[in-house]
Amino acid sequence: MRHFTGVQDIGDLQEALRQALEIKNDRFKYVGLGRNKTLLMVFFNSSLRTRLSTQKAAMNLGMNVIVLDVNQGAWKLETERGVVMDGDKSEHLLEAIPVMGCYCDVIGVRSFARFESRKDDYEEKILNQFIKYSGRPVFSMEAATGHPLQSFADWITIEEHKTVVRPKVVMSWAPHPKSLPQAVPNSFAQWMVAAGYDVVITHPHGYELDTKFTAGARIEYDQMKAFEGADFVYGKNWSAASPEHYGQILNTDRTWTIGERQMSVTNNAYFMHCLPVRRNMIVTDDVIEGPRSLVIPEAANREISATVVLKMILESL
Ligand code: AN0
Ligand code: CP
Repeated sequence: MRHFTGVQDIGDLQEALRQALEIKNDRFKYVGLGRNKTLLMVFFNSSLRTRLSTQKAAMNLGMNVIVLDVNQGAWKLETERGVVMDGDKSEHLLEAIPVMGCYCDVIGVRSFARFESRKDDYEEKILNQFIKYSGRPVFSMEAATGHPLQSFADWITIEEHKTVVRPKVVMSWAPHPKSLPQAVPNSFAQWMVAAGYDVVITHPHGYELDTKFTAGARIEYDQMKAFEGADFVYGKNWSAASPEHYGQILNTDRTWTIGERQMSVTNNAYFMHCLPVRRNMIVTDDVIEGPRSLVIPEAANREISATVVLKMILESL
């Protein structure tokens, strides 16, 4: 695997899972693989889990790590070609990317949807420029339309906790005060379908995700009906994905906040969320603190998914 931008890059899923469990059992098994190799992590947006878990993954593999927060201390970057750069941006991404490539062997990029242009976001304009101009293998640390390292970790977590071969996995929209990207729900839907689960997505009208990611999942607009018999509930907010309302908040209905009322009709479901989460908007204190909450094991598995992905990239160098 050279680049990692989605589930399609990881190859055979069962083999990826086997490697994940192998690494979980012995995190430093491949510590020689990254010797004298440097990972550069480039952040255009904030992060807690991705930053720490990916750095830890690189350390598991014996790599050196450089972290660049583009918005803190680097030159302000222009991203559009053809612009007369007479404003506040001092450097163009088209020079910055190949320069970054000079100092490392692998590049991780976090670049959220910017909500300026649906087309640019859905074409993954920033991530693809890194792939095209850095000369290095590139992996997504959440880009405009996907967060595959998260979904890989979520999938490992479900595999560790499921009690039936094909669990019912319900992803539910929940309210949030800010416009959030569709990256996490897109990847989660795509990955869960690829894993062969019974996947149901529930959200208010207007929050339909791009079918490119949700194909194979069922949509149920009635949240209570969707939750019936669920084995896993995945909470997440996202803003509208449609071209007409792209990036907008269409609904703030707090009856969608996931609490005991919804969880009581499930099959004693586990609760999952990628974090960071706003309590009592997305999920109640009681559910996130309850014995069926998997939010911390999911975060822990981010180290595992990142180690597998970096290992596969290092093996292709
Ligand atoms: C981001 C999102 O929803 O995409 C990152 C989640 C991992 N969340 C926020 O910006 C709060
Ligand atoms: N889940 C996740 O990616 O968290 P961070 O935004 O803190 O990295």
